[in-house]
Amino acid sequence: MHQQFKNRLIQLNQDQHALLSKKNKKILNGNGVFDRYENTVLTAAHTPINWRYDLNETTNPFLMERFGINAVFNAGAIKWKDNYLLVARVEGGDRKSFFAIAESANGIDNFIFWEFPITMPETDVPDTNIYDMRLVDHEDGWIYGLFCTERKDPTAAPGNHSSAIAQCGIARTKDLVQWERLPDLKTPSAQQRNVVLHPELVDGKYAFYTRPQDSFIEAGEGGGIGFGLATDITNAVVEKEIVIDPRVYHTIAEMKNGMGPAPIKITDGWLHLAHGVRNTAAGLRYTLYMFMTDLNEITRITHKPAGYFLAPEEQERIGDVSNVVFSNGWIADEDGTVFIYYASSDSRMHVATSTINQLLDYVKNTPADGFRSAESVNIINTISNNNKLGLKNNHQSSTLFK
Ligand code: M1P
Repeated sequence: MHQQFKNRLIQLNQDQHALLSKKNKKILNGNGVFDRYENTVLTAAHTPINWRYDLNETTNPFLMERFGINAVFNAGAIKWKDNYLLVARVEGGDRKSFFAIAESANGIDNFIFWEFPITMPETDVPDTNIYDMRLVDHEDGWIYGLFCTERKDPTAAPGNHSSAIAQCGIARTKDLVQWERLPDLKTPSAQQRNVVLHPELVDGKYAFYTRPQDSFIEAGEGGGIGFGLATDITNAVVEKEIVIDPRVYHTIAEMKNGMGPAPIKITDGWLHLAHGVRNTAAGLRYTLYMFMTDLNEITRITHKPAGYFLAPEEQERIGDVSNVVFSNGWIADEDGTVFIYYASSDSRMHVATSTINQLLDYVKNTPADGFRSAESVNIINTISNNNKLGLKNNHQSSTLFK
């Protein structure tokens, strides 16, 4: 081995080892709802060197990268054999995405990719691009991965190379290594993205959160987060979709919205994390929001705080698609800790932690949207007046603000 090749190989390995063994630290003094962390949890640089480089000096004397990775983002998440697994959307330099699993013992750092990416079987119509998997540990005993599969629109005019059909791909597994691909979900909507499987059967049927709005977006009307039932998961057909969380004028989800990960069941209901999109002069802005639905009547929203739960901050604002946060994975531990995995600007993965109690308090006690500026002022006045009263009656108040 030539010295130059050897040195470069040593350097590559050392740099990656330093990155993969870096400890993550909670950023103190957050907003009381969740805590961010100093470091990203997954980036393109976390992908194995032996995926990207031919390490044979004879065939790759300059030790060049042979398969560049552009970004690692929008990861599904699941707790598996006591470890925290992210099924990441890995996007190559060729723009195609695929899925790969990274594992960590504590959920906040040292995520290491499994040896190979997931080999996802295809249907009769090959996928051009697959992305954004939602993992669901379903009560039927399977782990399902629902994801977006995109193919070129066969009706696109000649020369139109950007028109695509997006549908929901469905695969299931028992071990996260071997996947069985099922037929794509059929719904009344021409396009589907952000489809999520509810972890329990509803009236003996498979329940899907859908997005029956892609065909409406250009028309600027209708749509939102939808819901529908299918009898058979091996040939899933949703005959009827209803909108359970519509997009609304002058909110963070004015333009579009989509479900995030599968909901978390708690005694009070189902906790949901979703993304809302609004337009700005600088382009679309994606933020995360939360709501809770009734435990039994699962399409009924019982609590929905106004505005966003988490929005892009600092370096999160910049990336391939700037001003975006997106989450399709969270893990609730038995002790009540919740790991919220989110991507920033379609480029890399972060973690934030909270607890079921904090999230429940957040959804129940954060005021709902008043839909008008005057209502926002009313809310502030109520909080301030209550504080004034509370402080008057509180002996410690005089020392608090000194
Ligand atoms: O670029 C932001 C996001 O755009 C799409 O999400 P949605 O369909 O909700 O607009 C997806 O391509 C998603 O992967 C991406 O992060």
